[in-house]
Formats: sequence, structure tokens, C-alpha cells
Amino acid sequence: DDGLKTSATHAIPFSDEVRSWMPWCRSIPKVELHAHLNGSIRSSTLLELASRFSKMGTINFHEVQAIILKGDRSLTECFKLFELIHLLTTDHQVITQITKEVCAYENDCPALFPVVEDFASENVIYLELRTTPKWNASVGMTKKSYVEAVFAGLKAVETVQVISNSLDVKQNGLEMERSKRIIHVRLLLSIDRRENTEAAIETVQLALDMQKFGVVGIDLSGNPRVGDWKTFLPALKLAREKGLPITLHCGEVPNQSEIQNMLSFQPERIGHACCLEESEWAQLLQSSIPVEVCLTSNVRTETVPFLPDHHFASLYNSRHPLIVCTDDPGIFGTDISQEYALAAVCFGLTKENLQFLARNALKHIFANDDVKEELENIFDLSVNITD
Ligand code: 6MZ
Repeated sequence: DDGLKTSATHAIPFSDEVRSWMPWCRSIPKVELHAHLNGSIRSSTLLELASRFSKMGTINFHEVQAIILKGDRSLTECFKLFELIHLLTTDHQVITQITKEVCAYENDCPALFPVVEDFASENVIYLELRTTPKWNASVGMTKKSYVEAVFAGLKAVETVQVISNSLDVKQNGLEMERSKRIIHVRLLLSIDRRENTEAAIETVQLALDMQKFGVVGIDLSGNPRVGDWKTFLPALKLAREKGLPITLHCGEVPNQSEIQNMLSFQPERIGHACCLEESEWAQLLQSSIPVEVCLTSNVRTETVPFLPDHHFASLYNSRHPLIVCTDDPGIFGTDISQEYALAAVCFGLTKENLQFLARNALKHIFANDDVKEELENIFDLSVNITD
């Protein structure tokens, strides 16, 4: 299916041209660095989970269905949907299942569609998946057991290789020939802006403990209208002190003092950067902090009104490091190939430009130079196979 997942609106124009780019964009190897696990679940999977909950009498299926299937969502509605999603994905088994490949939930249930398998089918060769560790006493879940459930899901997928900094990246040429796409996956743990300092520190400590399993960094995310920078700073400083790279959701809504504080903190990457004033823009360009650009997400949540006006163009023209990402492909009805196709059409990029962007993303992953180089080799091998 090469169809466009996002219906054309005035904000996301040129759907025919975007559609024509899709097969090629699918075929090239890609790198995904900004995708939230619970935002990557397909609507069909959410509906399947909702139907189970409604059979248990805990939710009204039709009400939930209407929320899940709603097309355009404001930023506020988006965060309401996340609350619902989190209600549906509370137990370890579901967390494992949404992370892994197609699997049956108890024998007689239809297959659940997997997050990682979805990325692999888009020819993503390297994925830094992010998720917020959650605790829920009623199902015996701690932040640690939540992350373990995610890893269990990753390990259950035959074509996933979880890599940590100290491990070699291996690509088996034979397996490539058999067209089994290996996707290299690592985790970033997210601090939710609703959390207090103590909870944020707990997440950083967990990330440090789980580095050996493939946790490679920290993300600060959640409703950008909630929480205060000062609350998270001690946790972020701890991560920095211990050498754990950091990416911050920065400037998703206008908040000048926070944007300035974030840029001055000099995180390893930032996401979004939609609402920067001129002086902050200058600060960003001078800093060379790579920006994770999420085109569809920004337009859907109306943090950017019209796609052709997206700051992608300024970043690209300034040769500022940027990475094309999806944010929440499940919620925004997109995928990484479509984001590349949108970039091509809206900003007049060539195939060479797109391929350069995809490969260049590897320069900004949270890994040492050896891992980067190895992945660059895998990328080049993968290009030759698709050529
Ligand atoms: C800020 C976002 C986000 O962590 O439960 N998240 N935070 N801005 C966004 N732009 C739309 N999209 C997702 O995945 C869902 C969580 O990721 C963050 C929110 O905290 C959301 O609850 P996990 O796997």
C-alpha cells in the first residue's frame, strides 16, 4: 500500500506528489530518532485493546472509538488521547506486545500490530525509541519492570538487534540477502513534564542502570504547557554528569525563558524548535544542536500553521543539523517514509538530498564513533541492495 496515510488538508498540501514519492522513500534505508512508543501504536491496535477493556466493562467502546478515530487533533486533545492510551497499555504483557512483532494476545485474539515491526517495514535500519517509564502499583508495575517489559518486546522480534554502546553492531550479509531487514534498536527514557524532581531523578538513575541493556539517553517530553524547567534540571544535570546524552522537547509552544534555558543547557539534541524568537533562533544556529524535525506532528498540533512555512526550510538552508522524524506515527497517521516524501515535495529536495539527510542522521545518534561508523557501513550496504 503506497497510499498516503494522512489525508490532504490545506495545512499539508500536494498529496498527489507526496504519494508519488512514497515508493522511493520507503525503499531507502532510514534512521528514526524521535518516536514515542505509545504514540507509535496503530489505531487498529488501540481499538483492539479498547474492545478487550470494554468486554471487561471498564470502558465504553463507542466513546473510546470516537476519540481514537478522530482525524485532526489539537495539542491539548493529543495529550488527552495519551491519557487514554496509557489506560489501555497499563500491564506488562501489553507493553511487551505493543513493542514486539505481530503476536497473538492469548490464543484466540486477533494479531496486535507491532511498533518495531512497523518501523522495520519502512526500512528503518536504526531506531532510538523513546518511552516514559511508568509505575502502577495495582498491576505490580515499577518503572524498572515497565522498561523490562519493553525490552522483552524488542527481544521477541527476530529481526531486532538491541545494541548498547559497548556492543558491536553486527549485520549479517546473508540475512540481508534473504531480505530480512535487521533493525537496530535502542531506548531513550523519557521524563514526563508532569513528574516531580524525585521521579525525574529515578528515571535517570534507571537509565544509568540499564545502559548495559541498550538504554542510551534521556528525553524530556510531555505536555509542553505543564511543568517547569527548574523541576527537571537536577535530573538532567545528573544525566549530564554521568555522560548520558539528553534530548529535550524544546519550543513546542511559546515559552521564551524555558527555550533560552534549554538552549543554554546545550542538550545533545532537541525536538521540534517551533516557537523560537529571532534571538533564540540565532542562538540555536550558533549552537549546532541537532534538531529532530517532526513535520506532520507540528502541523497537526498547529504549532506550525502551514507545512510549506515549516522551519525545516530555514534549518536546511542554514545547513543546520536536522533529522527527519515521526514523533507519534500512530497518533498522527504518518510514517517515516511519508515524512521524507513531505520534505521532498514541500521543500523541493532531490533524491540525493533525501539520501544525504537519512545517512547524515547517523552522525547525531547517541553512540560512540565506532557504532556510528558500523551503522554507516550498514546503511551503504542497504542502499546498494535497494538500488
Ligand atoms: C511532547 C510528547 C509528544 O512515553 O508513553 N509525547 N511530548 N510533545 C509531543 N508532541 C505531540 N508526543 C508524545 O509515549 C507517549 C508520551 O510521549 C510524550 C508524552 O509524554 C506522551 O504521554 P510513551 O511511550
